[in-house]
Order: sequence, then C-alpha cells, then structure tokens
Amino acid sequence: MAPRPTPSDRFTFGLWTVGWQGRDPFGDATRAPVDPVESVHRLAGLGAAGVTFHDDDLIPFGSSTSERDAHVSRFKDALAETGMTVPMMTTNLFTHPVFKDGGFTSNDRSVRRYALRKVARNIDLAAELGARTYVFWGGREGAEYDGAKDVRAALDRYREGIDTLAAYVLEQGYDLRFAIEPKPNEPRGDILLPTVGHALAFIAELEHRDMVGLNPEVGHEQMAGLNFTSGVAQALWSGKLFHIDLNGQRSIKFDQDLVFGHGDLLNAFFLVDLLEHGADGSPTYDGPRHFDYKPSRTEDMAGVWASAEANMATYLLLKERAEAYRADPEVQAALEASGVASLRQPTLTEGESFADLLADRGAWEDFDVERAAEHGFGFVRLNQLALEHLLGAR
Ligand code: 3MF
Ligand code: MG
Ligand code: MG
Repeated sequence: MAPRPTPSDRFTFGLWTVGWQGRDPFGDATRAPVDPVESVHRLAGLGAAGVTFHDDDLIPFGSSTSERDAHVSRFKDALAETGMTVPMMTTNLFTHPVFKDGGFTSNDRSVRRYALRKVARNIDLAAELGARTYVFWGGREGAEYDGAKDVRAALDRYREGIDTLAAYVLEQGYDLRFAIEPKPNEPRGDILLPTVGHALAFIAELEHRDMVGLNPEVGHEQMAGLNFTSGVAQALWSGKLFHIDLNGQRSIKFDQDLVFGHGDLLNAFFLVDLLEHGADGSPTYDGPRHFDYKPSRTEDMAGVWASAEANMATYLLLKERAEAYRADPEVQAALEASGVASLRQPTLTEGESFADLLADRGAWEDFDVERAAEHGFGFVRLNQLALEHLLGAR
C-alpha cells in the first residue's frame, strides 16, 4: 500500500503541472484547461500542503486590473477553504512572444524594462499571499547562435535584474528570498546559468548574494548528464538550497517532467535520503517538497490526479526505504568498511601544521603505497544494499 500524504509532509505543486493541457511542439492539447481553484481543492484533498504558480497561471496575460482582482480573490477564497498555502511564486517571462529573446537579457532594452515591471508586480502579490521564496527560471534567457548574444553583457544584465529586484524586496520589507532555477536548454538552444554550478558562481557575483539561492530541478541537471543528488549536495554545502523542483527524467533528452522517481530511481532514493537524513540522520532541507512535473499527454483528468498522487507516494516510499537503509546494521557496517564516515575527518590533525605533515615520515617516506593501493572500498556492496532496500528485499 502506498503511504498517504498529509500537509505535514509539505508537498506542493505548481498550478502549471496538473494544469498542463498536454500541448507539445508536435501536438495540440489533449486535455481541457483546469481552473486553478479546482486544482487547489483537488490537491488539498490528496494531502498536499500548498500550491505555487507563475503570475500568468492564475491571472491570464493581459487581464485588466478588475479581472486580476477577481482571479486573486476567488483563489484566496480557495486557499482559505482548504488551508492550502503558497510558499513559492514565480514569473512567466517565457510564453508571450515579447519574451522570445528573453526577459532580463533580451537584446531589446524596452523588453528588459518591461520584464522587471512584470516581476515586481508579481512580487507584490507574492508578499501579499505570504510566499517566502520567489523563483527565477530564465528559460528564454539564452540564444541559439553564439554570435547573437554577448554572454558577458547578458550576465551583466541578468545580475542587474536580480540585484534591482532584490533591492526592491528589501526596500518594501518583504520576507522573501530569491531562488534561481538552472536549466541547460529548452526552450532556448543554450540557456544562461545552465547548471547548479554555473548558477552558484553567478550568485557569488551578486550584490545581494545573501538573499539569493537555488531552485534545482531533477530533470534539468539530468538533461545535462549530471548527477542531481550530487548537485543538490553542493547547493546544500554552499547554504543555497532554498527550494527544489522534484520530477523524473530518463537521460539526456528533452525535458520530460516525469513523475518523481520515474526516471533515475536510485538517484531519487539517495536524494530523498540526503534531504531527509543528511549524513548524520537529521534533515538537511526543511523547505517544501515541490513537484514540477507534467502529467503525460496520454492521461485524461483521472490520470492527472493519479499522477499527482504518484509523486507524493513515491517520495514517501523512498523516505521509508531510506529510513530502513539507515537503520540496517549491515548497511552501517558497510558504510564503516567503505570509509564513508572517515571522510568527515580532516586530513590534517587539529593543531597540525603543514610543516608537521612534511615532517611525518609515515605520510611519505614510510608510507606503504602498494598496500594502500590494494585496499578495496566495497562501494559496490554498499550500493547493492541500497538497491535491495529500495526493492523491498530487506
Ligand atoms: C521549466 C521549469 C519551469 C520552472 C518555473 C519556475 C515551467 O522547465 O521547470 O516550469 O520550474 O518557471 O518554478
Ligand atoms: Mg522543468
Ligand atoms: Mg522547474
């Protein structure tokens, strides 16, 4: 039996996920639009804690002020009726043709100015709805042709955009942090800030770097052939895991946005273990477990809600399996034998200088290199134990 989620599990969904109509570059929509108010009620009924959205997911692009107010008002009613929260919000700077060359980094300055206004307007709403994280996914910030974009100037404009909006948040006194979401490509041929590593390096160049972190997405790193769990660990190491987009991806291809765990399951297992148990058994991340997936185009509406449930059930199953893995004495012995904990010990002894190391004959002159080279680490055994736990064989 799949475990049932409750709001204390802190599962959240983008309105654009269950609301996706199945339109792709080759085919029309396979499903009717979903009213955001219905999504709030349905997801609450399934045990989710909240929803997230782009401005245009709730308020169709081009709405008048009175239409906007009406959309916000009935949405707020749905939140109040269900107890659902909005922990994260974001801006759509990619659908309308005006953003075809980007928002913050469009070669057209008037578009860049318009993009800043669009974000600021939605940041006001985010503060009003109590969101704590504001995500920036720059899907159109990029190019197809190397000669078409001065990447250094684009990064200057990207930094200007983020820093200007961060200053606005501080000035308004909003309790909001920014999270940049890296992605290597799609829809642009090459997107700026393509990976966790690029985005971390960019954040370090910001004036308001303290309030800017990351929103890494499983499939985005895996589209670049990278190890997502390892990227998340580095984001945590840098104190920058502000939010997370969970989904599934099968290798280097278009952004599949499968259900969490429906791609690289073993990597998902170790991700949940990292988030829930860290290295020492305590959680490393206490933010929402946010699903950014797409119910496959083949599904009808019943399939949409079933796929939403599947994300949460998979997460909870992996959490259970990771707990069992951690508690297994054989795993603990295998971890010990593999030296996993020993890596936490500094290479120099406390108080030892580099000169002391240079004088330590055991570290060089008398070190038995051949013997040390013979020693196996037992990593395969450790991985097999994880796999057996994952498959419920232990
Ligand atoms: C695209 C994405 C985006 C971002 C969103 C902000 C449409 O691949 O992942 O979803 O997640 O814009 O969270
Ligand atoms: Mg995505
Ligand atoms: Mg995403």
